[in-house]
Amino acid sequence: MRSLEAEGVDTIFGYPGGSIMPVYDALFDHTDRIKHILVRHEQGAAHAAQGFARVCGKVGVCLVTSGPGATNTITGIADAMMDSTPIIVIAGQVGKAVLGTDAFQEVDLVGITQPISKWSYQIRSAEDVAWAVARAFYIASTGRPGPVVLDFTKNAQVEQIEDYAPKVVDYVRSYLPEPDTDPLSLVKATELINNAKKPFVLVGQGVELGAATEELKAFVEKGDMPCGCTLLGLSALPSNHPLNKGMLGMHGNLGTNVKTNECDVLIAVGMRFDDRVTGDLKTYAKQAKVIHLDIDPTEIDKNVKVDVAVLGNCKKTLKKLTIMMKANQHKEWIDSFAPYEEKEYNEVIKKELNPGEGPILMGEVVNAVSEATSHQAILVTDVGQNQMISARYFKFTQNRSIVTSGGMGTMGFGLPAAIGATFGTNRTVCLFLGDGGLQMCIQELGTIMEQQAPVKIIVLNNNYLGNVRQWQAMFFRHRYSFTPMMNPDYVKIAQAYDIPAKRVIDRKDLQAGISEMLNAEGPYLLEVAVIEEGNVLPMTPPGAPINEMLLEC
Ligand SMILES: Cc1ncc(C[n+]2csc(CCOP(=O)(O)OP(=O)(O)O)c2C)c(N)n1
Repeated sequence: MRSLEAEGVDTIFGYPGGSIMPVYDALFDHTDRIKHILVRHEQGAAHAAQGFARVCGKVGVCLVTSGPGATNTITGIADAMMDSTPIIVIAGQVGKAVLGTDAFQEVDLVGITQPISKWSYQIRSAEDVAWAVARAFYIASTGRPGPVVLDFTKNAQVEQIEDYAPKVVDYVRSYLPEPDTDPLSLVKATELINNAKKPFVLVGQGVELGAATEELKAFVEKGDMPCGCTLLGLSALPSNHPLNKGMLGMHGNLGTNVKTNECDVLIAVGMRFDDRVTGDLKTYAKQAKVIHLDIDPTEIDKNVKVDVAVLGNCKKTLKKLTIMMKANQHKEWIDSFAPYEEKEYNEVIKKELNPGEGPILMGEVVNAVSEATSHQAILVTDVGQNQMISARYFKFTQNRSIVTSGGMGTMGFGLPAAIGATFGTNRTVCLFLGDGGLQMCIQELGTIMEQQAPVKIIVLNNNYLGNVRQWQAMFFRHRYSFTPMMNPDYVKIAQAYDIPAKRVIDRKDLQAGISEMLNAEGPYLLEVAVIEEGNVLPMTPPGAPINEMLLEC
């Protein structure tokens, strides 16, 4: 507890059990300084820690018991690894003397988590605790952030040592959190940027993680360079910035994807060329010189071969490039996005936002909520159509405003992540999720009830596993194999948890429902019956060239 306090921990998400009881017993005396949020399932603890870390930039901490408690966090650890989220999972472990004997609730957590964490370590003696905790925080939070696992044997929890004092770790042998920036790479990048006629900037979450949103703005404004954002990078540049041309990738904007394959210099900042962003790699930006700014050298040339790699923290490298490069103007190139924006607006967006008659569409709900919050809220999503539609129609004015499971695409992420987010910010937290994803961590309604965590839950209920159904419609001849789903009464469920709730079926009641939800002081569940077979468009079919987007299906 003293080591955690020394690291500035004020919030822990956890669930007790036999092998972690000594730690829980110690926590009992520290609750004036450390708030413990009792979740209802350990997967919820990991995702809540992720939500917390994403919105406030601090390390999220989970505390769980050994065996099933520990394995229940695995999805969250893998998710945090994929999305570079700094969390620490402290799990109990059986005593050193019985390790390897299949003792009750023993599991090889270090073995399981090594490939999905930045560091996974078994603490076997009390002597190790101060050092291991300090090292865990250092590794989780520095460089490219990520999850760390501490597997804490029971003997180490109860052994007594004299003169205990928290430690500071600011160096780990053979771990270089921030690689040096080669000055020549900056010169080469500057030359390419200065001579570019059609530069295009890809903005990733690295910009947010590096606290480089101001530096990014200065960089793109000086070079007058249009940008596309990845899903996790969406709030790194205000949505209404004139150079922000929207989202990249499978359900991104038409212009950003078409122009990726037309630009002459592609400048990727803190992003990792995920296949949902690139589509078919054989046809991806082949005409362009590629500059990649990243803190993680293993990302360079991983998916896309680059011409210039600028290693380092993008807060520093963007600043340097901005000083070195000349001010420029690319009006004609920027204007060339307009026909694609118009086409997408006329053929997709207009129809989604102004359907007139008929069932409620997902996009109009997202748009209405975003507008009702003056685009100031934090968006948390689950996975599926709800995620893609809210990424498309929610608008951002501040950074660190989107919390979603990007790399793993973990259904069940949304509800606990939104709970965690409410502990990391005072801003309004709006959660969009589907009827499938809500049920994957529905037990966390209990956490919301107990904590009165002010999550605004918007269930886009289409009675289907919508995203999979859309793929079945588009690529499997409408054979809806196990995607229709019978639903319970969510309003009654919310009420059982003492969470105010309402169901909206008719468009005319939507605005009033949203106002009631946002005006409620604490949590609220708004279920919206949306069109059952609605599709998220545009869409690049999986594996297709990214610029070949379908506007209808
Ligand atoms: C844990 C997990 N299981 C399965 C999937 C595959 N999957 C992706 S989206 C989706 C459907 C989601 O349905 P729902 O939650 O109702 O949201 P909708 O797409 O309708 O918005 C499924 C099953 C997943 N991403 N995660």
